[in-house]
Amino acid sequence: MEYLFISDLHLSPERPDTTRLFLRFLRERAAQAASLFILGDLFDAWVGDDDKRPPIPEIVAAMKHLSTSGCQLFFISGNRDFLIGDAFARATGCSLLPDTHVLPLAGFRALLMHGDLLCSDDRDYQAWRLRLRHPDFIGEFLSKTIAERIAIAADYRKRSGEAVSLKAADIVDANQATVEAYLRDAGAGLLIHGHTHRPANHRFELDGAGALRLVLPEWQDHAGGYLSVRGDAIGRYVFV
Ligand SMILES: [Mn+2]
Repeated sequence: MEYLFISDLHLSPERPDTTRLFLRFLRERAAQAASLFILGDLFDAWVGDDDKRPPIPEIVAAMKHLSTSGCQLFFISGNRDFLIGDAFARATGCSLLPDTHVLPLAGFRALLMHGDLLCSDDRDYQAWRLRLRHPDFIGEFLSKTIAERIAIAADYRKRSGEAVSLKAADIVDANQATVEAYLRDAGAGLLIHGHTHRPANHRFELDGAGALRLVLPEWQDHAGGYLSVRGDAIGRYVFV
């Protein structure tokens, strides 16, 4: 049983090479795995499941093909695609997971997150996050036309910094005390997340036991970094 983990692909019409790489990753790599966990920011922006602009339909079809071919697909949304909903889940055959998800992995209780909640030093971002995810805001936003939503999203991006920004330098790193609090809450010793674009393996001690935080990389046009877990073996790889 092999589990794969990816995040931060930021797929968009402006990054056709990354989209092509992801479509090939699904066919050639994920198809060999039991499960693929996408830990957020698969898309650079998501204004609603009814948005059918290219390259979205091709990506949705490729995910559906994978999920119906025996690889289970799981999705935790990121700060840029948090509006992904049930229609997307049905169309792709993926299971939408909440902001935190715990599963047994590599001999650990493992906690999966996108990672933005760990960046608690960025108060402005966390305030934006709360505002954007308020059900009233989401309901009103989704009631608008797609063109209106695109315009609003562009305006928010300008005003909100990393609430929806992509520049790695703008993203504050994870706060260690917050990391430890989430691990304690989950009773977990392993954390896998993305978002910060600071790929690394962090080993530390948590309440007298060894803990591990694995940060996923942002995908580049011709290099898709992913994590593979098979039994107790954890490996980092790059799909090219
Ligand atoms: Mn993110």
